[in-house]
This record gives sequence, structure tokens and C-alpha cells, in this order.
Amino acid sequence: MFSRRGFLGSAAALAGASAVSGRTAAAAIPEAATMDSAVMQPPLYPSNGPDYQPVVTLNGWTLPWRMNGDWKEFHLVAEPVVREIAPGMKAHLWGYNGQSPGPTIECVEGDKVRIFVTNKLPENTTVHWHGMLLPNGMDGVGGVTQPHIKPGKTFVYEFVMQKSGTFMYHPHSDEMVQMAMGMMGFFVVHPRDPAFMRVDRDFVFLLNAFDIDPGAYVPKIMTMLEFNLWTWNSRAFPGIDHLVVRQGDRVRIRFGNLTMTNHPIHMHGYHFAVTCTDGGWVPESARWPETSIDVGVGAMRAFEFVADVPGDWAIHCHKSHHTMNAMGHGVKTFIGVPQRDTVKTIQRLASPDYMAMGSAGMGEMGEMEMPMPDNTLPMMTGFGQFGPIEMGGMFSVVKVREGLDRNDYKDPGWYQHPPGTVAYEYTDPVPEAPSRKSDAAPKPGEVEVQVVKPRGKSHKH
Ligand SMILES: [Cu+2]
Repeated sequence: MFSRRGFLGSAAALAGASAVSGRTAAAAIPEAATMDSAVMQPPLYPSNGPDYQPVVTLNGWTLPWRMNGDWKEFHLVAEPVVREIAPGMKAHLWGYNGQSPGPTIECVEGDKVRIFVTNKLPENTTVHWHGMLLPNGMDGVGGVTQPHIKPGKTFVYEFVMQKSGTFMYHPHSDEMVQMAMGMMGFFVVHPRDPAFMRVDRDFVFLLNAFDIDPGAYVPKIMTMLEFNLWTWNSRAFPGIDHLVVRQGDRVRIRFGNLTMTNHPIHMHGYHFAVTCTDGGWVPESARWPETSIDVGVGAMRAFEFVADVPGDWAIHCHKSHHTMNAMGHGVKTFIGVPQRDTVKTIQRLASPDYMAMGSAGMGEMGEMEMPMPDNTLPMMTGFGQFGPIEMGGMFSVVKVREGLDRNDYKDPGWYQHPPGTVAYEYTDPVPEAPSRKSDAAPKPGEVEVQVVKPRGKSHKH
């Protein structure tokens, strides 16, 4: 799904998309591949140098390179892009080579890497290689280690990959705006020894967040905390790829956090160990078992497990507001509040379409068809084999299956549970259980709380 375009980038060059431009060679700059799809692309297997297991980028792709002598050359183009956040919603973001995040860059420890960065944004940019050990002047901090890259200009970064590990790239030029607009990408350096830290499947994604008003297309760049789209690789559930795994595989999942808050990433069904951060590999003696790992702002984590138990195992941020799509946070709590009379009054006086929500929680929204502005994702959505999933945001599923082919990432569908292994409704008579219900309820006047009361006068304080 990716095409190639000439570096000189005229409309004519774009029209001849899949041909390698002759002018590219003349300009001694590698063609800049571009991607028009938010679908996970097949991993890019190494064509030269040491062997490695390439990573798979959720809803993303890996940037092709070319060898020029003993230099590995890449070409990033910073530019406005249209990214599908999930089916039914597109956002106007800034990114690299056609998508946000940009393509994953993969290379090998010891590689000499040359990265061309062309700026097609309406303002200055730079690229910072987060976590990498490199000469100071290649660090990409505008004004500090280099001049900003002006619109229309191309800069070159050259450095040797000193360590293998888990890294990312992002601007260090108007960075608040540029990261809020989606500019970032993953950078993986594989070990020179193909046997070191080898896994069978290696998934990568970046945590990002956007604040896009219902019906709008452009993120609000001044938002600090109240984002309404919590995303992995600029995708929200149900738009995030499932992580398809062959039973018995050793699996690594790597992620980096470029949002404005921490995210405890929780995976069901397994105990895993953190094996890598953006500071390097974690020695075996320093690892401990976990089921959630909190990834701080500007930090990266990679964890590993052996996928020995088949199933559809949820993987998600454990901050429950981060597994929701666009929602208001100023909504009052109505659990336990009878709203029938209030609704009738509001329908009569103001809005005949008014609906009451939340007397028994919000789960009912998972199946509800509510009128919404165009280009807006429901707060909770998605269907599984047993009904509505009632999720959004940072949520996906690790699908562990017996008998898949090596490197087969195709969606195998929902897990077929062996008979007798699914929680079920109990239909025999239920003996009365002791309950504290009646004496647990507060008596009038016993508890003083401010709640929304549907009728009567409120207490004086
Ligand atoms: Cu979170």
C-alpha cells in the first residue's frame, strides 16, 4: 500500500507514484516512500546485513531504506496528513510520509545511518532521536544543537547506532504544537547478534492523544489534560489492530508515551516482564513479573511473554477514562436516581427528544444508536462475539491461536472457546444469601453529601 514519490515532489512526480524517479538519483537523495492507508503493513525483512525479526507496527508500516556505500539511508518528509482514527472518523494531523505517526525506522546496532528530513509543514521543524546515543549536533533540538529546518528545506542527520534497543523520534521545534498534531514515530535498533533477545513476534506502537471537538477535524493544540481521543498510533478502539500471535511464540510488545499523562498498560491472561526501556535492555536479574506496566510521559517500555495460552486477551490502558472516545467530563452522576418524571418535564418544556441516561450506569450506551455529528466516534462502541464491547480509546486484543503460520498476522476471527470454558448464566433456583443491604443504607440525616436530587428542596449547609 505504500508508494514512492520523487524527492523533488512536483505534481508530475507524484503522478508517477510507483516508479523510482530518475531525478532522485540525480539529487543523490533517496526517494521518500509514502503511505495512504492506516492498515498494518507486513513487516520489512532485512535484505542485507545481519538477520533480525522485524517489528510489526500497529496500523502502521516500516520505512524502506537504501544502501549508499556503507550508509543506510532513509528519507522522512514532515507534512500535513489525513489519518483515519477509526472507521467513521478522519483527522487532519501533521505527520511523516503520509501518516501519523510516521513510519517505523528499523536498523541494526553498528549501522551507519543517514536520515534526510524534508520539511513540508507551514512552519519550522526538527527531528529529535529520543533515547539514542549520538553526537550532540545530531540531537535535533532546534536552536540548541542545530538551526530549525525551515519550510521547504531538507536537513541530513548522520550517526552510528551505538546500542540496540527501543527508541522514538519526534520534533524539538514548536514541539507542543507538533506533537499535539501527531508528529512522532517509532525507531527500533536490532542487536547485531541475531540470537540476542530474539523473539518470534515484536509489536510496536506509540501512545498519543488528541482533543478534537465532535464534528471537527483538527486537534485543539492547547489542551493539556482533557483529551477526548486516547490513541495508539493515532488510532482509537475499535480502529486499533489486534495483536495476532501464534501459540508458543515468544512475544515482545514495545510502546512509547508521547501524551501528557501516564498510562498503566494492562494485558490479560499472562504474567510478563519488562525487558527494555528507552535506556536499554533490562538485565534478566533485574526483571520481575507484572500484569500492568505504567509508562510515564516521554518514556518507553517493552515487555515479553511466551504465548502459551490461546484466547482473545484484552490489552488496554487501565485508566478507565482512556478506554472511552469523545465524552464530556462535566456530566453528573445519576446512578440510583429515578429520572422518569424529570425527563417528562424536560420533554414537555424544552426538548421532545430528551433522553435520560445513566440511572443504571452507562453500559447501555454500548448498544445505543445515538444521533451524533459526522466524523465523531461514539464514547463506547465495538461488538465482539458475545455482544457490545462498551469500549473506546486505548483498547485492543491479543489473539493467541494454535497452528498459525510463522509470521502470519492475519486476523483469525474471535476465539472458539472449548465447550464448557465460558462463564454462563446460572438458571437453577438461587438460595437466599445473607445481605447487608437494608442496614447498610444510610438513614435520612445520617450522611451529608451533595448529590443531584430529582425532587424536594436541597439541604441547607
Ligand atoms: Cu491511559
